[in-house]
Amino acid sequence: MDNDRKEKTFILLKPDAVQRGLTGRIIARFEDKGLKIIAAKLVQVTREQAEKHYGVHKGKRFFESLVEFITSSPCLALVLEGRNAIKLCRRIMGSTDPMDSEPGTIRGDFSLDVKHNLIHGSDCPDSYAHEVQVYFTPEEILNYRLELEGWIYYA
Ligand code: DAT
Ligand code: MG
Repeated sequence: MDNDRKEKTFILLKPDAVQRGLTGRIIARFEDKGLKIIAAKLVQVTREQAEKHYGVHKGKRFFESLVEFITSSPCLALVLEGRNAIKLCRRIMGSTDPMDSEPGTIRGDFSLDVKHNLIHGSDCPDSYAHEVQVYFTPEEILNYRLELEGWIYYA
């Protein structure tokens, strides 16, 4: 069943999240929900990485400004794992334009501009597969069990 799938998602806390000192509060929301951090790295994103990551948006009006923004200052790259993690993280993040994001979501609570929307999260398993290899080597993604897992999942 879709809801029971244990999956991984790629999350990037953008330069505004790092500069504004929001990384801890954002990560806490995912941890509070029961997601597990399996990789984490502070990165100065290169133009090459940014263009690869956001390749699907190449040619769009905002592409250049997005690449410029994401490379302007360090980002915090994460891989999170948990039940239905891709869809779940997108819900916790809120919709792309913070003016439409629900209060209670990360973007809804902490941002108000579509460019400065704090966070990226994979939108499907294929996007995850593409994005994760832009930022992490396979050895940097760890496989371990949280002692509390049995209290979060029935499995
Ligand atoms: P999301 O980040 O929710 O997956 P997306 O993939 O459609 O959204 O766009 C990637 C990023 O590009 C988004 O987080 C912010 C920027 N962006 C999207 N639409 C934009 C717009 N209309 N104007 C400026 N920036 C935009
Ligand atoms: Mg996207």
